[in-house]
Amino acid sequence: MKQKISRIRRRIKADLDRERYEHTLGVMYTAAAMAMRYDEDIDQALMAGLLHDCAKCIAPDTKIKLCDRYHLSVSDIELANPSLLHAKLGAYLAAKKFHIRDKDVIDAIASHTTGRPHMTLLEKIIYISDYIEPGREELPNMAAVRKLAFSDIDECLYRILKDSLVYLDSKNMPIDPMTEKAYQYYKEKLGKKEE
Ligand code: DGI
Ligand code: FE
Ligand code: FE
Repeated sequence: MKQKISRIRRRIKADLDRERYEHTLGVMYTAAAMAMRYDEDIDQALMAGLLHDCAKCIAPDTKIKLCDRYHLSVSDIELANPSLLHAKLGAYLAAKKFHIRDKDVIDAIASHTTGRPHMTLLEKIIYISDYIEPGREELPNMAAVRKLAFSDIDECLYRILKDSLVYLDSKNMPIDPMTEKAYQYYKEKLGKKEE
């Protein structure tokens, strides 16, 4: 497994720009630390972290073309914001280009941008690591969110979903229905009141 990770790491470095590669390493090791905390498989966390943004540096038009070619559905919101497609395209490439057979890893890549209801432990770890990795720009409430990641994983997930919706709203960006669904699901699950 360690050899496989090193091999894929070299290929990912070639596919991503420097900044994105540094972010990827940050997510990979943050995910490994969270796996230690929550008794998740460390190699799965490393692999999903390493591959989560593998489609990020593909040009927007090419992302749409590749989704068409591989018969991956593209919604109107995704068509208007092709960056959203890097999650499902990344999951596809992880399987087809990097030969990942582990469905847990593929699912974690697919859900890392919007989240979803009923996330698995590995999906939560990748979603959260993507947000809190040490190289990530300082986002609102970052110190509290980083602590929560290691004390209460569902509360942390909820906080990130909530802050992301506030951020998207402030930038007048359309909300992907899955982001909204994920937020509503964890809000209800945690018994949060209307605000
Ligand atoms: O790929 P990363 O930058 O590491 O992080 P990411 O996969 O979470 O992608 C972040 C981008 O995705 C950020 O620019 C906001 C965007 N995003 C996340 N949820 C939504 C969204 N964009 C829209 N339009 N709607 C969403 O619900
Ligand atoms: Fe991403
Ligand atoms: Fe990322």
